[in-house]
Amino acid sequence: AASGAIQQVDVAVVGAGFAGLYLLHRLRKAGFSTVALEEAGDVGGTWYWNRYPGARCDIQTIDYSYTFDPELETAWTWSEKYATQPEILRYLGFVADRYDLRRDIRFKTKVTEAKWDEAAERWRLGTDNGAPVSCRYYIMATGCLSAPKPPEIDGVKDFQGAVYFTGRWPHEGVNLAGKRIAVIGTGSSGIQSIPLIAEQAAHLTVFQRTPNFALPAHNGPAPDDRMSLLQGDRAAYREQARQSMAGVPYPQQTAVSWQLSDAERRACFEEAWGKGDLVYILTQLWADQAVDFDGNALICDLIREKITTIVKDPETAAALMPHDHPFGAKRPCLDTNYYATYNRPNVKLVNLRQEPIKAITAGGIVTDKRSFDVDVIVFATGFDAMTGAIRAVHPITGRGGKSLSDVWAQGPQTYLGLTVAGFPNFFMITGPGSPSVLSNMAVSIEQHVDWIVDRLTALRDAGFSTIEATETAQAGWGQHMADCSMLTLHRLANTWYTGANVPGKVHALMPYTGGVGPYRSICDEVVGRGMLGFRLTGAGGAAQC
Ligand code: NA7
Repeated sequence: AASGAIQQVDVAVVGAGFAGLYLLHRLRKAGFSTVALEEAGDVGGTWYWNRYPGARCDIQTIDYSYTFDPELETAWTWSEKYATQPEILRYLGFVADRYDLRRDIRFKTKVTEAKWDEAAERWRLGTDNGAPVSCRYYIMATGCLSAPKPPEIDGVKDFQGAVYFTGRWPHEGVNLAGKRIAVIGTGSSGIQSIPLIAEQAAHLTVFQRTPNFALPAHNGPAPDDRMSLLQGDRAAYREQARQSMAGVPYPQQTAVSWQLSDAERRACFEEAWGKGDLVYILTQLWADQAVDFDGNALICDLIREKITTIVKDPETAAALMPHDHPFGAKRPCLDTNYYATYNRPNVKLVNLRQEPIKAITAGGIVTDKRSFDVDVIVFATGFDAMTGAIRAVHPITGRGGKSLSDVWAQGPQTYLGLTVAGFPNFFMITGPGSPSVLSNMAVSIEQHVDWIVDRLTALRDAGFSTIEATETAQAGWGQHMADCSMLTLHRLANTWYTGANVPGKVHALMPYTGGVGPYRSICDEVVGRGMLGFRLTGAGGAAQC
C-alpha cells in the first residue's frame, strides 16, 4: 500500500508468529481480504526474537506443531524431542512459504494506535511504516511474552561493556568466548542459556532473585512411545490434546498422593524425572499436586532433594532451592545441565535475596555487599506478559472514545479471553482470560483462531457487521476466572501470570486456569446458545444474547 493512502481490508491481524500465520491462512480460505502487520523483519514472533543460546521449546515439538492440515504434519519432521529456536523458526518459515502467506504481511511495521470508527463500523490502525489500515475486524495476535521488561536497575546506561536481552538477542549472534559475563534472571530464558554461556565464558556470575524449579529435558529424538501414539492414530492423538487440561494428550490422573506409599510416590517421581517432560510431571504424578498444597509440597521436596544431589557446594545448592512458591504455580523450566553448571569452577551464583543489586556501574554490577567487574551483562529478566504487547498499541480506542488502558486500569477484563466489552470487532489470540500460557500454546492458538474465524464467517453470512461482548458476560467471565483460580495453586505465587514481575502492574491472575478442554467446551457452548454474551448488529438486525 502506498504511503498516504489507506489500506482497506476486511481483517487486520497484528503479528506474524504462530497465531498470526494461522489466522492469515484461515481468513484467506474463508474469503476475507486481510493483512498482517508485523514489527519484525520476518515471520516467527517469539521464535524470531528469542535467539539466545539454548533457546528451545519446552513442550515436546510433536505437540507444539500446527495440526490443521494433515499433509503439513507429514511434510515436516522435527529432528529432536525439543526443537531449538532456529529449527522452529525454519518450520514457521516453511509454513509461511507453503501457504504463500508472506504476500499479505507487512514486515517492519508496528501498529502504533487503533481507533474504532462508530459511524463506519470499522477500525483504523495507525502504523509507523506506510499506510494506515482500515478494517472491519482487528485481531491482536501479538503473543503473551513479546514485550521485554526494561532493565529496572539504575545505571545500565553507564555500563561500558555490552548489554544483551535474551528476548532481543542480536541476529548475528554474540561472541561470548573468554568474556566475564553476568546473567540476571533465572526463569526459563536464564536456565536455558546459562549452561551454554558458561561453556564459553571466562567467568559467569548468575544473579538470582527467585530460584525456580527446573527438570532435566533429556533431549534427543522424540520418544518412541509418544511417536507411536501419534503415528498410530494421528487424529485421535490431536483430539485428545484438544480436550485435555494442558493441550498435550495425557489422561486425567485420578490417584491422589495419600493413596500412594512413600515408595510408590518416589517411584512415580523418578519415572517423571527420567522422562524429561514438563506436562507429564505437572499432570501425571498424583491428582492433588496442582490443587492441594500438601500434595504439591511432596513434589517440591523431591525436586529439592535432586538439587542437593547434583550441586556440590551446599550453600549454592541451598540458594537454588525454591521455597517461596508451589511447584507449577510459577512456570517451571526444562533444563540441560542447569544445576550441574554450578559445579563448574568458572560459575558463581549470587543470591539477590541476601545481597540485592544496588546499581550497575561503568565496570559491572554492585550489590550491597560486593562489586562484580564484567564485560557483558545478559538480562534474562522476562516480559510484561500477556497484556504488554496489547497495551503497546496505544491508545486502542473503542466505543465512546474509551481506551483499553483505562478499561484495564484495574487489571485486564475480557469475555472468554478473546474479546472486550466496548471494543466491537476486536479480538485477541491468547489474551488474558484465555488458558494460553497454562497450555501448549499451539493447541490454544488453533482453537482461538478457529473459533474467531468461524464466528466471523457465520456473522458475515447472517448479515451482521458488528460483534461485541456485553458487560454482563464479561463480568461473568471475570467471576468464573476468579472461581477457577481458587481451585489451583497459581494464585499463591508472585509470577508473570499475576503481573507481579512488573513494578506497578496490577496484581491479577491473568490466564484462565480451568483447562484447555473445558475452555473449548465453554466457547462451543457460547455458539450453541446463539452467541451467548454477545451483542450483534448489522443489516441482518440486532441481537443480544
Ligand atoms: P521469567 O520467567 O519472567 O524470568 C525472569 C527472571 O528474571 C526471573 O528469575 C526474575 O526473578 C528475574 N528478574 C526479573 N526482573 C529482575 C530484576 N529487576 N532484578 C533481578 N532479577 C530480575 O522470564 P523468561 O524470559 O525466563 O521466561 C518467560 C517464559 O518464556 C517462561 O516462563 C516460558 O513460558 C517461556 P523473579 O522471579 O521475578 O524474582
